[in-house]
Amino acid sequence: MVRIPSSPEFWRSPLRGPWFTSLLGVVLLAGITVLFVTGLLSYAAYNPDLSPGVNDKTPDKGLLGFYLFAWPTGPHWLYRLTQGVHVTLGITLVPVLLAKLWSVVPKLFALPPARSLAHALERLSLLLLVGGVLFEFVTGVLNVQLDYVFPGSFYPLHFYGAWVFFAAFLAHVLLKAPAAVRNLRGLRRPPQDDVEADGLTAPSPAPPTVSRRGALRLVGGSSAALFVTSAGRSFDGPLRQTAVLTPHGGPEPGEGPQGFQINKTAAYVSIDPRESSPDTWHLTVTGRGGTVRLDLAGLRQLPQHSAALPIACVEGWSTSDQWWRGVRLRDLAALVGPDEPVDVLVESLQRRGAFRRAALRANQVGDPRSLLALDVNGEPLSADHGRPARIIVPAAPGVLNTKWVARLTFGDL
Ligand SMILES: Nc1nc2c(c(=O)[nH]1)N[C@H]1C(S)=C(S)[C@@H](COP(=O)(O)O)O[C@H]1N2
Ligand SMILES: [Mo]
Repeated sequence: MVRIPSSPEFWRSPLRGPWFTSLLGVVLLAGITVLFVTGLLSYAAYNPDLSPGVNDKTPDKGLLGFYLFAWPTGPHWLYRLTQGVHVTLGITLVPVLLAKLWSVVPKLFALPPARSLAHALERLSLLLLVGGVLFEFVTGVLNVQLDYVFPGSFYPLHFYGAWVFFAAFLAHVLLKAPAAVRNLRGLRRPPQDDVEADGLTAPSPAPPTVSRRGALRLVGGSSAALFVTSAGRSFDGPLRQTAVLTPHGGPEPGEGPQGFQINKTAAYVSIDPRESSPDTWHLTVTGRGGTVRLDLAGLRQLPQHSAALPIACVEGWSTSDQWWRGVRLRDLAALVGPDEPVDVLVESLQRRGAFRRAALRANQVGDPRSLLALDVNGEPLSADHGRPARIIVPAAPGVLNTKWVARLTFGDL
């Protein structure tokens, strides 16, 4: 008997078979659909169609931006939820994905490479499917682990990769759904798979070392373990301590009113302490009606408002609601222009780096909870949380909450 990977006899695990593969496939169908939708939502949440070149990391997206819409400002935890689900679910699905790929690996080596044109096309789409899913999971996990090893930016890689993968995924689901439904009819009682040539069932299986149920428990248990060690990244306080697999980008959050996660520290992005000093700092606000310069004392004389809002990063971590206090963006807009809500370009003191400026849409500027915050949890902002002033907007990704703000330009972007 020839024992090379292209011969069916090479693959001897009695676990492989249509039922096992179909069950994992159905879990991935549901999970990956949620990943795709929450991923597209995350892209929309960046306001990529506002002020081209400011927020958008994929300016050549063309038709792929067909669905973009004005990201709402409520509920205020919206992005915390969608992105928390995206990242935590993605991590949780890793064992299911690996088991699924393991279950179909004999097909990768099957010969002849193509029996017909249709078969050739199917195998080509499988290449995009498997390549695409591995690419998306690897880039996603590396990014949330803060291992920025990619050539260029993560965003275009993960965005275009998602579309290539999803097209292949859709074709695969349409081709395989009828068989999967047939295979799963006897879901409660794993049936003996037909040993006919399904390409999965081992024709000469080795004795089992684990039951199918046991194998599924192993996969489910691994997923559960990843979930409970990841989900805490969406909270602060004691729950945060359970997220043992989550890297802490900046310094440890520490204790006290400002003890919530810091993404980039002032030192890391080279904020000049003299420029950000509350004594010398000033804000330039420009609108259709002219330009106003305000120092910190001037800002504190304007009406102060509070809002309880989280920071929710694209990398899947978020904080609980913090109490921010400062000046409403719409009040600042009114200082320099007509009253109707307009967009704003926010620029920080930071000289270099992708997140030194951000564009906010009129609906975000107009929300009474959108602040240029001076205080958080009863204290003036610490240097690393954006002293002396930062943006905080409900439901928006953390990246739009610009720290160390220097200039606001209101107008149609
Ligand atoms: N100027 C500036 N603002 C910034 C950033 C930055 O790198 N530079 N990072 C953004 C990102 S990606 C996030 S998630 C939040 C994090 O805010 P925090 O460090 O106070 O938690 O700040 C945002 N504001
Ligand atoms: Mo972020």
